[in-house]
Amino acid sequence: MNVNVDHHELVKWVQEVEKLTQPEKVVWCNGSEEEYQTFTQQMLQSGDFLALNQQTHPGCYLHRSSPDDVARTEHLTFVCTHEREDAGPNNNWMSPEDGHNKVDALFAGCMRGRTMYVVPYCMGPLDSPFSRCGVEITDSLYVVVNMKIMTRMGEVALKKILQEKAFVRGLHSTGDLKIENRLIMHFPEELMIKSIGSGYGGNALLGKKCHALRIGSYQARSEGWLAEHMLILGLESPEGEKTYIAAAFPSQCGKTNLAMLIPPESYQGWKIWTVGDDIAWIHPGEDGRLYAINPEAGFFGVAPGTSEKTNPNAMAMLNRDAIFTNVGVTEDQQPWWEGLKSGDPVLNWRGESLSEAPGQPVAHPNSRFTVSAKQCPSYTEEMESPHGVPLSAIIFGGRRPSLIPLVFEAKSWAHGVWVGASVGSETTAAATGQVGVLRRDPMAMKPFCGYNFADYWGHWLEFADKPSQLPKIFHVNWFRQTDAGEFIWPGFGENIRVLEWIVARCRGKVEAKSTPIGYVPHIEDISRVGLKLSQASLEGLLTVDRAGWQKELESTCRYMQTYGDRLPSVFSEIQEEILADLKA
Ligand code: SAT
Ligand code: MN
Repeated sequence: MNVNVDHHELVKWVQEVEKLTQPEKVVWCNGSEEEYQTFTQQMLQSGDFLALNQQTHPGCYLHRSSPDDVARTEHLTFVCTHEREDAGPNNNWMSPEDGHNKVDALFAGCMRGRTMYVVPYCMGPLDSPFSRCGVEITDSLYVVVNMKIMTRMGEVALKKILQEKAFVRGLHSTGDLKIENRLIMHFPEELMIKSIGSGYGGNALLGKKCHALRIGSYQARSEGWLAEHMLILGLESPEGEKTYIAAAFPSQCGKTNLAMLIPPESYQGWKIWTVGDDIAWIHPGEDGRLYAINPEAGFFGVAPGTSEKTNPNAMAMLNRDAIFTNVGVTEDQQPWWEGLKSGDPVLNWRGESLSEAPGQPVAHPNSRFTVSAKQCPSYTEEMESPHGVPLSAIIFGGRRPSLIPLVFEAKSWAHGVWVGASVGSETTAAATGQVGVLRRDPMAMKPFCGYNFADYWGHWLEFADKPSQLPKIFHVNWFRQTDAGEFIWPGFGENIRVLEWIVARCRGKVEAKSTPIGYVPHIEDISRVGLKLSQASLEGLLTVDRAGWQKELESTCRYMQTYGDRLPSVFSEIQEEILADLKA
């Protein structure tokens, strides 16, 4: 590379890592298109990539991961701070000393015979004061090509790093891919990540969850901003009025679909612009509003369930220059996953013929696509805005089959923070472990907050101390079910009906019903035009079940009490108030 990096601490670190891991050679990645093509060819030769049908899907490749390396492994993910309490009950903890020793033992000599790639990257637009850079050292070309799509990678990032002299260090190796030799370690006090034994998603693409959320949230706290697991969208009304919303849902609860929503016929003239589908970095602006940037440059989305019906925008961006991980293939080598209406799959995600593996899913439930954000039809130039977009609303949500209404609005910022902190959701295949059990997932950050949740809630609360025009906070639930287990709310494009109400609330255009848990829409304010949903069903979705909520509150309180003394005291005031109202 042409940039002079002599004597820079980056070079020193690369040399240290080289000494520890003993690669056969070291390659500094420049991030060029040419380099991407070269790496792709190498992966085709090594079998890491399989070419998909280049007529129907030019530039698309399939990667099959090791069969027990298909999701984030949260029990092997650690936050290593000097004080255990700083990591909090929400994280697995190790002391930095133990953490380094344990993981360095696995890194010793792990790249023998392999190539070590040095990947400088920038999270956020290159000219944004809110962007942060990192360097990932990895022995996986799969990681390199994914980082090329997901971040601003290569020479441009290196230039910024040399100017700013600051970067997050991320060391990654696939190791032997054995789960017993897998560790995903974070050292927030040193702005460092060390991950070994996995080549998958959030475990391995270190810019994403490890940097942009775990290390990012830690940095954000000391610097006065927020790093959140949120999509960012712009909703444009037929009159051309744009409103920006950020929304947090746990993995696999439809963030990508909501961020790319196409309005139904009865909402002609409305438009959704996608600023981000997974992560938001949020900064207070001089005008007292909160501004969000998307630190990523691409989408690492869940394939199964993505279809013309659920997400036509995603379908339109997936027929060229995309990487597919752990999906099935049809006879003519097109990618295939559950939910697609057409195509006959012949091989499943492990490459087995379907007759050999009857009754098993064709695509892995956590199979993914990686694609540049610029390929999305709802892409907006605002994704490149250095100052971000001003947020009018923040939405929290989870997967809740019962009780939680379709939508409600928090009564204040502090109440909204409490609502975010009390989010619960059924677990999904995005992480290993049991699927479909309720767990508390505050702000959808349970697996991603790099420090003690109680301190994190305290940090959120501090935003109300400054003169500000903070966004309103809402909670939504698209996942209510009938006793027979069918979803009541149609979801997907129809979710715009709820967004419309949220925007109307933010603009002071509509009244709401005050209930103990927050403001709920009057039934006539959620449009049912063109919707097959009875008045009674909608009423059911907007009802506050007082007895049910008392139980919910007890469970929330029990969870929050596990944070002990550090819990913000305003939380107990809020809980008491809600409880008194529920009993009144
Ligand atoms: O595998 S990732 O953590 O990057 C995706 C997700 O779970 O949201
Ligand atoms: Mn996510």
